[in-house]
Amino acid sequence: MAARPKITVVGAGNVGASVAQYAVEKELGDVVLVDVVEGVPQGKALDLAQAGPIHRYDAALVGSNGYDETGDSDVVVITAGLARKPGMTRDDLLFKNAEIVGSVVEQIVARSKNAILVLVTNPLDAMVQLAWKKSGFQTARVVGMAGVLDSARFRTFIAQELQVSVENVTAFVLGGHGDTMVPLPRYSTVAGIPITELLPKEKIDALVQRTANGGAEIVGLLKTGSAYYAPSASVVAMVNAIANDTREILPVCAWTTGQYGVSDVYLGVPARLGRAGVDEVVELDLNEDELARLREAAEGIRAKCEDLAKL
Ligand code: TXD
Repeated sequence: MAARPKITVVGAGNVGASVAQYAVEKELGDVVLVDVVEGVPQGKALDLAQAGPIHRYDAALVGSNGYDETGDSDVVVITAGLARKPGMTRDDLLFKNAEIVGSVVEQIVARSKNAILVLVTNPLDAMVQLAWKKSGFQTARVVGMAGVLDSARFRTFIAQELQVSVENVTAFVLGGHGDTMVPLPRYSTVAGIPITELLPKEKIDALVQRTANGGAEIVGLLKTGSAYYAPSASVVAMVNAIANDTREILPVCAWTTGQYGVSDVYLGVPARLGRAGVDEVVELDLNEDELARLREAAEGIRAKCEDLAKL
């Protein structure tokens, strides 16, 4: 019998621990949790293992402060780093988190040459590019999570506004994770009907605005730390697509090679995700305004990556 997929989660904080929880509850594989804080990954792994008899999962859960246990992982989720505090932007985290993510990637790739890396740490788009460079992996095997979360937020607000099941609602939010996100109302639907046919423009604008501010709204409420339930659920949707080779089309931060007129930068785009990572960036038929905003997001990310390269 084939072994269960091996999923490593680096950073056993709010997002990382919830990723581990959802991943074992969905029986996606065995999980290794890594963190620098002594005892925390070990304690959370043990605690989650003891939920197994109740939730009925047999996954192996290991916690560690080192990387030896991560060898030959199939999927590695990187959440290590600092999270936003009230008043901080995602970009305030750039240099500190670059140092952390850079060293994590080195440790991981030395032991897992065939893994798919899923980046979560902010500022997301720049961290994905940095991880790809450090890893020496093909671009398809390094991907970032942001669009699934931003789209889930948009879907939630649409469902609440129209009083319909979230299951009826699809949405695409592309672009950067932050001020340059590009929600696409024309490609956001309720039972197949674009929301542009269901809601007036002012209402859609308000939902788009709330989506763009979705992370900050939660940071403002929590006061310490940022959102983690929806972020970790979004990561696990991507881990599922990879571990089970579902080839779902999801909005993810993927490498561009000319799609939407953008090249050689990681950007939030719809992509087909499976065992080999991103196997295709899907091109939607965007209008001039949507294209312009997506290209502007790409240039913003490119500039941030150039700042990092100067380090
Ligand atoms: O959409 C998205 N991509 C995001 C991104 C959604 C939510 C959170 N997003 C970002 O993920 C957030 O801005 C942070 O940069 C990361 C992790 O967020 P989380 O809320 O989980 O932060 P925590 O609870 O502070 O956890 C971070 C953990 C913490 O336990 C640290 O001890 C650990 O990272 N850490 C490290 N682990 C391993 N190795 C090193 N070097 C390290 N440094 C810190």
